[in-house]
Amino acid sequence: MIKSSAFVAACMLSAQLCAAQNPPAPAKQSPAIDCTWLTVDTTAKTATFQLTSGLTQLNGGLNFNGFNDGKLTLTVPTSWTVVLRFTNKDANLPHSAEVVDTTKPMPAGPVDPPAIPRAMTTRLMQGHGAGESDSVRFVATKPGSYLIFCAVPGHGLAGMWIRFKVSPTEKRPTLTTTAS
Ligand SMILES: [Cu+2]
Repeated sequence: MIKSSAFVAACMLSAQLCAAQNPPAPAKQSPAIDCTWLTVDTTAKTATFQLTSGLTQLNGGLNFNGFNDGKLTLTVPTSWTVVLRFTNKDANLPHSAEVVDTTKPMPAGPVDPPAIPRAMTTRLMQGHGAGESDSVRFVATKPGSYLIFCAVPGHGLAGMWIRFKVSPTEKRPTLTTTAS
């Protein structure tokens, strides 16, 4: 727990340093992970992830946290609780989020049920409009590789998805970029 707190503190400090050293710049070519996106509570075994649709203009807004086509991976240990704090920052398009299997072809729209019980936002088909939020809470019961995709018809097929892994060996949640 002490290690966990120290990690969060160091992360926040580096984020502040980062912000201080890098004045706001126009859209960067390569998106970067913001360490404030993932919050880890090792006591409650809960990973809270700020999942933001349309964070940047990348892919016409069809991205999560500025990443598309599986280039971002959220990994959590098996049996941890996952909270997705979903917010749509896209001014133009509605979006939603759902955890689906990687083994199937990319779905064209909502999948019923999600690959893990309750691992989906409301309004899967219609999506949430600009500035709207939804909170999703589920337990990562089944180890495996999944996708978090936008279930608004056509968005997943257009690349609006990231990776989600439930790992029986990892000890703590991580957020990493993925080679495409
Ligand atoms: Cu979408």
